[in-house]
Amino acid sequence: MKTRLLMHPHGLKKAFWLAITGLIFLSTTLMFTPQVKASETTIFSDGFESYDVSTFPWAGGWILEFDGYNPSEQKIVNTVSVSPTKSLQLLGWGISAVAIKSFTSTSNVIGYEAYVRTEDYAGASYTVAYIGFRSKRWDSVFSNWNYYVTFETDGRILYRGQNFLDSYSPNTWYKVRVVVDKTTNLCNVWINDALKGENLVEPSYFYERTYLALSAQWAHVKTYFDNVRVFSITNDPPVANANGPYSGDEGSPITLTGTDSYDPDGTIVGYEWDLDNDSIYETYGQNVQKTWMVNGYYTVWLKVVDNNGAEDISSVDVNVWDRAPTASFTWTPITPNEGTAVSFIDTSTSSPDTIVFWSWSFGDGGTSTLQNPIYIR
Ligand SMILES: [Ca+2]
Ligand SMILES: [Ca+2]
Ligand SMILES: [Ca+2]
Ligand SMILES: [Ca+2]
Repeated sequence: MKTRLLMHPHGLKKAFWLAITGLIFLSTTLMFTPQVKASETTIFSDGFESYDVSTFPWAGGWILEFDGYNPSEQKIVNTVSVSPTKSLQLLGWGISAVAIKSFTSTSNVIGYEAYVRTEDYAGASYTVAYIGFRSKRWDSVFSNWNYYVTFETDGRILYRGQNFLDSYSPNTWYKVRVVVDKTTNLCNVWINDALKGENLVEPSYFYERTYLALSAQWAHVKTYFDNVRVFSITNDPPVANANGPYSGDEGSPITLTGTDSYDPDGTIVGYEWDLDNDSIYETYGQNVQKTWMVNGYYTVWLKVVDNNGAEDISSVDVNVWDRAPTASFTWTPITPNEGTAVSFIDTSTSSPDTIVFWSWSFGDGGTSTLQNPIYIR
């Protein structure tokens, strides 16, 4: 990993480029490949197996924030479950039932997973179930649901009550997974491990205090939650390797290979080269070619981007050799008589340089520095 920011003299151009880089970084962050989990760390998980049936799971750090129908209905049950015997039942009626649990994480990428199941919602007239992050408790000024998924009475699963994700049936478990990028306030949502929402916007997230919240709204419908988990995702940055050092003739293409670059926990999705050392990565491709017309030492840069948008850069020197001219000449007349002027004609070649100096030696001590001398002997 290298840094180059101090090297570039054209501040204005760099500022412009940094702005462009910001845009590119945003767009690569948006690409945020969901299938690759990078390194996932569980912050807390709860299968509700450790609690007594008919109790609220206070012992696990859950808080019953709203009582719903009756506190006694917000409880561990063993009638339905994903893992192995128990789940958490919530029942809203008149007011919603809300269970919350706090967590902290400094990761930029966090997520939650839970299995959600509703009773038959026939006749209900409101959102049945909520699950999502909450930035504050309801009793706080900034209380707010964020990155939440709802199960509606009409059989739709929605993000933020707006984006359609999937349809659902009552009395069936659905696995909800939401992964949030805190740097962009965007999230991806999976239902039963199928990606259903990508780069969905959360406009109003507050990070200073965070809860996972489970809720049965006041739809008179029992809702069950099981195998609840909050996790963070850390992404190891890629390692750029521009290989080399390289050398070759001026005027001939030199191939640069980025193939030894790697990402320890994912894949590299972008290779960008700055072949003229101006901080602008103008050439794309794992392996690229460039022809230098003037011999000398050059520095080139490779930037790689991984599947989670992280970057690394690497520089390498290119030694471009001068290509020597090839000397040749003809003369006329071909078989001159003694005392006759002979014209020597330079037929030397040089590429890409031009020939700037000639030195003739005629074998009898005579010399010339003309390109096409005439000599008499
Ligand atoms: Ca369970
Ligand atoms: Ca990575
Ligand atoms: Ca450049
Ligand atoms: Ca040269």
